[in-house]
Amino acid sequence: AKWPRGDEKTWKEALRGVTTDEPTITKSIVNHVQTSLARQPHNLDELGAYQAAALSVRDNLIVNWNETQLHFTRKAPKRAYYLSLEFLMGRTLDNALLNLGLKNKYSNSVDKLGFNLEDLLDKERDAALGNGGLGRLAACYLDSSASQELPVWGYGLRYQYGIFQQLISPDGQQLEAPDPWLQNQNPWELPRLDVDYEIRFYGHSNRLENGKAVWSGGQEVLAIAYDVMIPGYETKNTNNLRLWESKPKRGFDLNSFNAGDYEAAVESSNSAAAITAVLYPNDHTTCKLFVFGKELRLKQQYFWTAASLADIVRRFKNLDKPLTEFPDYVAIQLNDTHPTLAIPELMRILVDEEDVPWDLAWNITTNTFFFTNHTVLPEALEKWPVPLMEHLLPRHLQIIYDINFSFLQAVDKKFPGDLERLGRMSIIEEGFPKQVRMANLACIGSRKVNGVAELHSELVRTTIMKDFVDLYGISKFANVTNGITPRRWLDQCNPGLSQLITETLKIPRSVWLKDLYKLEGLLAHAEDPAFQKKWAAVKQSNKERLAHYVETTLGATINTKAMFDVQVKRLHEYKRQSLNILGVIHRYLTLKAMSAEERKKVNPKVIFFAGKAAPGYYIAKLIIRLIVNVARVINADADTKEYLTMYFLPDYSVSVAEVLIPASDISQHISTAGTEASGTSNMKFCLNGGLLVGTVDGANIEIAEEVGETNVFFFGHLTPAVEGLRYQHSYHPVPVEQKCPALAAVLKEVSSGRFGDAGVYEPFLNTVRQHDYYLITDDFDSYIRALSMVDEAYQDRTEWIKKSIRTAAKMGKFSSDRAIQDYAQEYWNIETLKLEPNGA
Ligand code: F58
Repeated sequence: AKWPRGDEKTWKEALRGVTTDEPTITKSIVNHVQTSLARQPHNLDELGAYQAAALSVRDNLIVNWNETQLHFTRKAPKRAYYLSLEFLMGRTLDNALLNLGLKNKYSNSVDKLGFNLEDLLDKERDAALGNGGLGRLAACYLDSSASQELPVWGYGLRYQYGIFQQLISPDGQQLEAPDPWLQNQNPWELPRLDVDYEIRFYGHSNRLENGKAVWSGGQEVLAIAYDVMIPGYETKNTNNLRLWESKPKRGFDLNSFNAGDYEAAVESSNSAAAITAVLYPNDHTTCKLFVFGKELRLKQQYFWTAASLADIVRRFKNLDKPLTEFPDYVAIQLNDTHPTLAIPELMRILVDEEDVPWDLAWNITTNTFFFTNHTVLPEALEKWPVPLMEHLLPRHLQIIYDINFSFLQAVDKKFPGDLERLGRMSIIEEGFPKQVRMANLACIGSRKVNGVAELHSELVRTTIMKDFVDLYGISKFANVTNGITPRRWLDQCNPGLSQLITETLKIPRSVWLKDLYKLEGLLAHAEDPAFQKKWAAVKQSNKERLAHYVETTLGATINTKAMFDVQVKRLHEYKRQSLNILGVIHRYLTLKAMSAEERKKVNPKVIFFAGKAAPGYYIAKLIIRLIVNVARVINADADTKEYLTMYFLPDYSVSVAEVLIPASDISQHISTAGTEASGTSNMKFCLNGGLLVGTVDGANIEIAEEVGETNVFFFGHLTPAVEGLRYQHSYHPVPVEQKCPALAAVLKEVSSGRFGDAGVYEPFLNTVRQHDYYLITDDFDSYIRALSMVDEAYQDRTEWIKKSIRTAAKMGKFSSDRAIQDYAQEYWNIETLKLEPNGA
């Protein structure tokens, strides 16, 4: 093609590539200090130096990002879009440097400028636009998509405030503070003020003929795009995460302003900005109380899906293909039900705006979407009141009713007269008010539905989606077991182990990091004492790194020779931090009852907890309070503190996880069987050579299949028993004193006020004593036995190290590269599109 304007040679000589030599890197950093930051070298602090280094790395990412996007546009492959309301990215600089292969060079440059790269990395704030596993999974999937050169974009929201900052008051209460993560400018995003869409809310919808309608009136706001560059590992390919920000369509209402009504003038502008102001901090059951019925949350969901779809449709239309070919060029993955409005929105665009006949539009739609479910907890399934939907999205409610009408006809045809079935499968749940069942809509509008681990996918098929399996057949309901990116969760967070693996396998690091099954090569060295020693030394230094972190954050000194036992995840009753803390108290009481001589035989242990509770989740907050107060008592007990100490690390985040996970000897994944869809931190701990104590739940099961049951400490009742046990609790309750005396003794100590505040814990204790929905009383004894087996196993340190090596060696399956390959091939039908180093 002809060069568009000017002299081609002049342009090409002036265009820069990626900076890869040290002097140019140094120059670029200094240049950013001088110009972008307008700072003097003499008063440059670490934050400034971090910003300058980040801006310099960003320049490189932009060059690659631009070339990748141009390449994709030219080649016009089928693309996949990952719609997720949450992306829990964590920090970027270290990851970007490792993916670009420039960490050493930047480290040297920064050194020469008088700074230390590791200190600068610590200045970066986490991008914490997510609650937990679901959001972090989305981030891992972006890394894997880019690393495997797949044409995948993420779409999300650019919240002004991420997940709240957690503070712990002196008496152990969780306090929440805002997370103004954008306060210092964010070098990792590119505002695209030219990419904007008008998004409508409220108003009215007038039906025309042929199922069409005109939606007008109401409020219009603007969606503005911010692009976040997603570098692939060891490739030039750099993908895009597009986050939308809401803005008023007009700055303020001039009429009101002129009439002197300043408040009315800015009100509509404020309400537009409010849409992307803050991430909802709720997870699972708490949704019911704090999310559902909340108009702003529904507004977020529509704002984001409408902007994303407008963008996707525009990009498709640039290809000049008929809309019937839309599913040949576009696959959209719905990360849980949050983006389900994308289904009626695509119908609206096709039918109302593009004049596509209804049936054809439905065909296009159902060949475009794929739906991932992340929970079977019935209380967590998203539903929206019909009156709210009607008010906010009148046209979408009509479309949903129309979809439901044809759908129920099809059900009735297959199962004539089965009214109960119709009632269960209907998108609309009867009641006061009627509700829109988002999971039903997502399933009906998608080509495939998947769960996130084998057991979970089976539960999806046999419980919440059973009727749909009867209707559509089993092949629509599949499984993709979750994965994690080994770049962040081994190479970046555990450089010592990464180094040891590379030198042991005698293959380049980049080879095993892209094909994690290669870790199996470590098995051949598991018996080698020299290797075992090095393996143990890496763990030891990671424990010291964590101890240093605890020292600086909590001022506590930790015995790094002790076993490190870790449970870190969102606080939730189903995850059973309660079981853990009650177990700790049991251990403490047992130690207290021993003689000093007996105690000497006990294996010293340090227990770590971390995790946030949803701000309105009362019981979860009480559990935090109990953990903190028990820690205070046992850490101060001179009889036992040599053998048992415990810490609650405040404000758990991706960056805190990167310090905690590599340091763990054992970690706990102890949800009531059948409640944790998959879990992903279980994979991270094992990949870093930590062993696992857990229930037969989620991905724990597949981890045990890989590493062998002898290397996992399993306990507790199995999924099929759960329902029966709950039935017993309701209809034939047995007092805890009778059922589980060891636990009764623990509960009694808590009630007595031994850990302060007699009385405050009663509401929590009663959940255990009375309904015990999460089966603490059923699993306590076998949990304590499992922990004894852990202690016993730890006594033989050589055997333990072998288990640790074997565990890490068998983590190949849990690379998110494998999971993304599965989605790419079995769902999206997209192919690798590599940008060659020369830009071809
Ligand atoms: C998690 N879900 C699952 N939801 O609990 C976990 O087992 C799984 O490994 C992970 O997804 C990835 O598949 C989860 O994190 C949320 O945080 C939602 C946020 C929005 C409200 C509803 C819960």
